Amino acid sequence: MKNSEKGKTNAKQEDLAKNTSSGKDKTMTTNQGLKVNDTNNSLKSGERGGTLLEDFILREKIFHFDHERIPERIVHARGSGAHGYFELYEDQSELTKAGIFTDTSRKTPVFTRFSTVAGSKGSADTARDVHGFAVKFYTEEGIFDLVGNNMPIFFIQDAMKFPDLIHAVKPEPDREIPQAASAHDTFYDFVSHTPETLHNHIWAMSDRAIPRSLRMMEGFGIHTFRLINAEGKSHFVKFHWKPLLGVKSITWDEAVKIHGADSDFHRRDLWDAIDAGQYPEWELGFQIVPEEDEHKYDFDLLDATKLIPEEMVPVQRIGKMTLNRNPDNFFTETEQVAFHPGHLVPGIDFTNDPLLQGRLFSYTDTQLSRLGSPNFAEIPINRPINPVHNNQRDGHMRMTVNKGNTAYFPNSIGGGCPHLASIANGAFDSYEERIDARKIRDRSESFIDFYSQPALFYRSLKEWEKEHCANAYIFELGKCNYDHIKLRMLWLLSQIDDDLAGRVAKGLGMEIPDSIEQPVNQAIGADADVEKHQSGPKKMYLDESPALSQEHIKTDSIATRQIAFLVADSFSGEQFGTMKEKLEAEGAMVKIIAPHGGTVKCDKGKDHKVDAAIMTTESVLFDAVYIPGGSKSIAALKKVGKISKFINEALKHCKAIAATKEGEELLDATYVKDFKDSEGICINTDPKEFIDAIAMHRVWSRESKTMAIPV
Ligand code: HDE
Repeated sequence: MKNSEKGKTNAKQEDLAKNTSSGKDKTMTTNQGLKVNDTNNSLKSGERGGTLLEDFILREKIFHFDHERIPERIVHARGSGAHGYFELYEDQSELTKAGIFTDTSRKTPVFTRFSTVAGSKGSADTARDVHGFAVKFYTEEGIFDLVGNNMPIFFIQDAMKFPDLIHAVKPEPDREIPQAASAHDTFYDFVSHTPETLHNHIWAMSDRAIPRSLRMMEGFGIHTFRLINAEGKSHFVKFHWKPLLGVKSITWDEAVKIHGADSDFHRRDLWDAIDAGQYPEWELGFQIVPEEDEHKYDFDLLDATKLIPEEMVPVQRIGKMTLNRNPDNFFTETEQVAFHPGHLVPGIDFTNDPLLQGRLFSYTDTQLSRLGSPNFAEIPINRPINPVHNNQRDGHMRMTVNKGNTAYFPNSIGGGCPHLASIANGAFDSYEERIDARKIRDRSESFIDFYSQPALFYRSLKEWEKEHCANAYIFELGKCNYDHIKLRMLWLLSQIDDDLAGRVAKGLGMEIPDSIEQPVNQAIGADADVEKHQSGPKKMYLDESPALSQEHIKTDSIATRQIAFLVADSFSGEQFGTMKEKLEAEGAMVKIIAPHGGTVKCDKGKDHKVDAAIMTTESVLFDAVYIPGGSKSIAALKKVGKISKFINEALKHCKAIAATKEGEELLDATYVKDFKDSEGICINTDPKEFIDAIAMHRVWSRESKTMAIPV
């Protein structure tokens, strides 16, 4: 059975058999290997008698069930993962000695987990949030984890503030509200007192926070790392992941509706694409800064709230990651995978970024609470592919059966084993950075610039992106109850960009304050005014950075796009078939939506399986709509109210809509009637026009007019 067919019929008996934990043709046993003949009834004293304590089979089953859960991740609890591999394009040995970046013959296995940050494990996928993008490389020299996000900067500059940030964004602790949402008082109380957050915050207000698919997100290592070559020379590096499907988002209205229609939208999308053999791919990019250029920029490379604009230092694409296998078991793989920015291989090293330095403590510490044992590296998903030898022993759930009587070094009884490796032989050695400093609890003056980069980001957005961004602020601040918090935010926004602040003030129905009493810098522990900590005006190192706009990262591909075909009995089989063939040839996924489930008959008398009855699906789950002809089919569709809603929503969300001459009649019964000449509405045209419109992802030129459509 082809993967793609399996995706559609995953309830089939053979799949069910394959998926049971015991497997096909296996006898059920207890955990002690005892064969079991009844797993439905407990042992009782007579048919209606009490259950006996003696029933060790019942006790074992319930005992295991009682302990099935482990603590969810404190942050990034909601996530989805997949297996794949990484291949290098060209030897990078001038920059690094890391085998994955020098040996082009390798196919390095990876496991990648995408996540949201704020919500609990069961929260909806389309919450507005930063998204985690964590990749575990199983290299021949050991594990390398690149634990990043889908935004190139972070909210804070020093690890010391992380618990405050997370406590502020998580549900308010008295009533545990709201789930997976930053739109509440405590978050904005924190943000408005902590201007270093403003850069990551404006990214979170942009469409980057509501991706169309996990497969259509960029990824960033955020911190500046070092690459070290065989001669010991260091270069600074920022890591980037560039999705080959482009960077695409949904609108906020879609995000809200998808919440209800399919709260597993992203998880399902990733799984289905891989299951159908449409493997997501990302190119890995390096932004390289030579050691001698460390102080060349108007921002500090060690400040994780700053990015290096790609126009200043281009991203060199050096290899490609392909995700081609879904996990066999969510818990043992996606839930138990343990990432750590401190999992490094020779040729890569840290910098003194104070956020990165703090993370190096946190990730091992958190595994102890979550996975319960210092032996978490022995769980299959966390094991390196190369052998592990050391003198660590015992502990909860130890898997390795160590032999011999020496567990210390140096020893002679064990032949001196395991012996130490030399640097020449692949041992890790830290970059010998010269340190000559005072011990201080403070922050570098070079970090004190809170507005230049959020301003650059806003200036670089297209008009539709600016509009979405301002609306996101209006939504989020509109959910806050305290006026003084909204005013502080408005004042801070006015320091970023007058246009942005003006739009948000209008939406909130408030005036931007001229000044605000100490709006900042409890952040850096000083009770000082803004001027002191935003030294001088905003820096203008670039007018615009086109790479910051999603529009910049385009693709013509319509692969994996979900296209709804609206049909009822007697639809035109020929028109249906022609369009389906053309779309599928481009890798799109055609789904039949009909007034009822089961099958629909085309005018050639052939039965077609319905993918979803209109009552069980929603327009927001699709990227485009096609209506083939067939007068009876059109007449039947016109009678179903939800069909009009489906089409109207597709129009409102700027999606491509195509219809045949007969299909036009159905469009005339919807708001499309007034938009027939608009971009992306393809009536009785060549399929190529429809394909081009789908490739635009969304026809934003329509948005200002269709936004008001009342659906
Ligand atoms: Fe994390 N972070 N983080 N983080 N982070 C965790 O580790 C932490 C930060 C990121 O899919 C936790 O295993 C601190 C930046 C991802 O399993 C925890 C600080 C970036 C994931 C933790 C940061 C990230 C985590 C929770 C400030 C982007 C999910 C569970 C110093 C570069 C990985 C776990 C996965 C997870 C701590 C900041 C990304 C609590 C203290 C910056 C993608 O250890």
